[in-house]
Amino acid sequence: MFQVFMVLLGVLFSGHNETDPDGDWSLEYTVHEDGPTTVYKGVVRLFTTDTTSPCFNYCFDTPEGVLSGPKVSHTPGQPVMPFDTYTRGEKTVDGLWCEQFKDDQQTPRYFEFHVTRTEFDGDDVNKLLSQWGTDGSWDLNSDGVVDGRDLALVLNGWKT
Ligand SMILES: [Ca+2]
Repeated sequence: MFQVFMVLLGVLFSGHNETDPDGDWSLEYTVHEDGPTTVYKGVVRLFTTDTTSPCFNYCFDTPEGVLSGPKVSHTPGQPVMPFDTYTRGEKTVDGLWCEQFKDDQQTPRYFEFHVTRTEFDGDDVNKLLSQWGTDGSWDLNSDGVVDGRDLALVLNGWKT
C-alpha cells in the first residue's frame, strides 16, 4: 500500500537530481502538474573541482505547449531562467550557463518555467468550469480570473 502511494506521489510530484559527468554542475528540480500547466522548478550549482570555467548545459524534456513563468517575479509571466541563454524546442527547454571563478565560490541559480498545453478536450472544460470566477490554474490568458475568455481558448484548442 505504501509503495503504491509512493508511486502515485512520484507521478504527481517528481523530483530529479542530475550531475554533470565531468563534475562541472549539479541540478535539482521538481516537476508538477497545475491544471493545464506543467511547472519546472529547481536550482543549478556550478563547481570548480576540475576547471575554473565550468559550464552547465542541460536539456529538459517537456510537453508541447506555451512557455511561461510564475505570475509573481521580476518579470511576471516570463520564465525565470537566470542562465546565459535558454532555448525552447518543440518538446524541450535547453539551458546554458558558463562562469569564470576566481576562487572556489559557488553561487546557486534558481529557475522556474511553466509549459501550458494548447490542446484540450471535454475533461478540460469540466476542470475549467470548476474554477470559474477564481484566479486558478485555468486562467489561461493570465488576466486574473477564469471566465469566458479562457473557455474560448480551450474551445479554440479543441483536440480533433
Ligand atoms: Ca482569464
